[in-house]
Amino acid sequence: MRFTTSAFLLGLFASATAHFTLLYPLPRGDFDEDLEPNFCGGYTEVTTNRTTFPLSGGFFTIKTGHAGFTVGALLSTVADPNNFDNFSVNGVDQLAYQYAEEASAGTFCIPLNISAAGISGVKDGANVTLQIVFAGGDGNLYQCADLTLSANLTTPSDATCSNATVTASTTASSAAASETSTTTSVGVTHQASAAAAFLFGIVGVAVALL
Ligand SMILES: [Cu+2]
Repeated sequence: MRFTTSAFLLGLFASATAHFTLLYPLPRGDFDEDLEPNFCGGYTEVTTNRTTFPLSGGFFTIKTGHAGFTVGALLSTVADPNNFDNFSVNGVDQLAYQYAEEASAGTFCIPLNISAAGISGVKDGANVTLQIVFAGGDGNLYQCADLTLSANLTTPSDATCSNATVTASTTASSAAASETSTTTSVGVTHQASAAAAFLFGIVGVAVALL
């Protein structure tokens, strides 16, 4: 009985850490993995929980259990963006962050320089919506965050920017074994995060393996 319960909980844990979560800026609503394949992760309408976000020099942080994924960030300057067309102009996606690939699972802090993207309507005080697009092998997944851009804010004070890659694993016990048994696997992981730094331009890599 106890085994059954823990196996059930492990199953929940595995499904919850698959897909991806947007840790910063805060998404429109509570994470719902079943809705994540939908526009804005199922949260269609604009919210009032806007994050004041740097016009330049910001970042976004995602966490995923998918080793091997592509991520990008769309931006909408529409007041109430509630469909994909609101994130494009003349059929061309408005990308605030170009799609990039990462080989590892883990937590990634990815620089986001919104002012550099050349998107019309992006300025100090503008209300915009960020839509993170993520593909980790089980279809496109989405999370949205409603923002107010600020030229004065250079570093988000309410969020930390750190990265941690993890080796892919199906159970917690085998993950612990693989991470403590050899130093070479950590070295490989570190190289992987160096590759991520190249692709994402990640600010500061802190490999924190449990
Ligand atoms: Cu998934």
